[in-house]
Amino acid sequence: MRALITGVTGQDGSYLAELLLSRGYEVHGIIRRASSFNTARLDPVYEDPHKPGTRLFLHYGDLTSGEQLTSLMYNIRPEEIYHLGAQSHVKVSFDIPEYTGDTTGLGTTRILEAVRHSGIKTRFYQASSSEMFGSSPPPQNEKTPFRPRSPYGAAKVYAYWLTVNYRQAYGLFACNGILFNHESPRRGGTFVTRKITSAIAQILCGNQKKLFLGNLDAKRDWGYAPEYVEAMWLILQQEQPDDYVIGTGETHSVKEFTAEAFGYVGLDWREYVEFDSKYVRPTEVDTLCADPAKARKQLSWKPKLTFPELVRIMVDADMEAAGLCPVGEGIQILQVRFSDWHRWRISRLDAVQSHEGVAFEKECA
Ligand code: NAP
Ligand code: G4F
Repeated sequence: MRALITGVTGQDGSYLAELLLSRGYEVHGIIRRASSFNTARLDPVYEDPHKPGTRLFLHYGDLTSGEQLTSLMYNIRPEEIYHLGAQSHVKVSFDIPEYTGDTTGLGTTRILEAVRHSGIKTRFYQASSSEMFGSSPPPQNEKTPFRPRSPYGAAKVYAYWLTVNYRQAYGLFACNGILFNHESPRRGGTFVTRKITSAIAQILCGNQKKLFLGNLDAKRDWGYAPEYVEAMWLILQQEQPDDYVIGTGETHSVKEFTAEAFGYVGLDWREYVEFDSKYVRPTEVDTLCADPAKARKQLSWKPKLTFPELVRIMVDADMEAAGLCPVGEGIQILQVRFSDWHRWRISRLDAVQSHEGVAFEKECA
């Protein structure tokens, strides 16, 4: 099988590449040109393209331009496309709404048009988001109305309906995975969970005294990212294209995450956390909580890891990356309970940071 991943350098894209490679796929990823290395999360699966049998290939492209996408589709001829690329930060989308619409909304149109014009037969996955539900009360499922509360959420709603439209209009096997928040040691450092766990490691090292946060009362349905890329794959293996909500069905506040993470290393969060209005959004999504019944029934997908386990995995990883000796419960959880394709060795962020993507950049230029 041959797959194309947009957003392959991101949290989900890098885990998905690992999953697909472990299942024998040939994996192609689209990366954008940057002045510094942006392929660090892919280093654990790097293969020298000069070696026979290499199955991971990267191509330059940008979602803000349809320029090369059709010829990329035509030449690669992927049997599955996972469209994960986006400006994915909700708060940032208030600062750059036009760019967010271009990348996160129109980017999907450009990929879908490239599929149509290249004439290839493929399956398409759109990375839709629980942020689309906005102010619709929980629990949220496939029938819940979209009431987005951010430029990001609105752009994702547009991309959602484009995906549905191409399914109906052109018979494309196009699916939406409506994923609730999912986190990991590879989560970007400005999302709240990773901001908290990396701050804890820095506080323990003595490099940081305070952690500034915004709204502590917002509630999210947080899961573990590697389990969510398994759901993406399952969605494209069904007989019929369809849309699915993916989440744990449990919700916790930012305050609860903070207390759990600090408590795990024996610290009282109230001594370190301070409020900064800079991190408050003009409009907030108060509570997200999935009703994942359809995914459980039709995909047989059910997350294995719990909220306290997720917190432990992330804190352990940030402690290890900072050169500290981790508490160890998170490492144990992954070693004992997770699938073969994903172990502690490849979830560690320091492995990622130390190589800084050098290998890939050399090969791609
Ligand atoms: P992420 O870590 O922010 O990764 C985003 C990816 O998109 C990166 O590879 C980034 O490239 C790429 N990208 C951004 N702008 C681009 C452009 N103009 N052209 C080409 N590529 C571009 O996001 P994630 O957490 O892995 O999420 C993956 C997808 O799922 C996103 O679409 C996100 O909106 C959606 N989603 C995420 C969650 C979640 O909780 N994580 C939940 C629901 C939906 P660089 O590395 O060069 O920046
Ligand atoms: O971690 P966050 O920035 O994630 P958010 O906004 O829920 O978006 C993430 O999940 C979506 C799925 O629902 C994805 F589609 C999206 O791409 C992204 O992955 O913020 C979570 C909550 C918010 O309510 C925010 O107001 O944490 C609150 N928060 C409080 N203090 C903070 C902070 N968020 C950030 N980023 N930084 C803070 O200091």
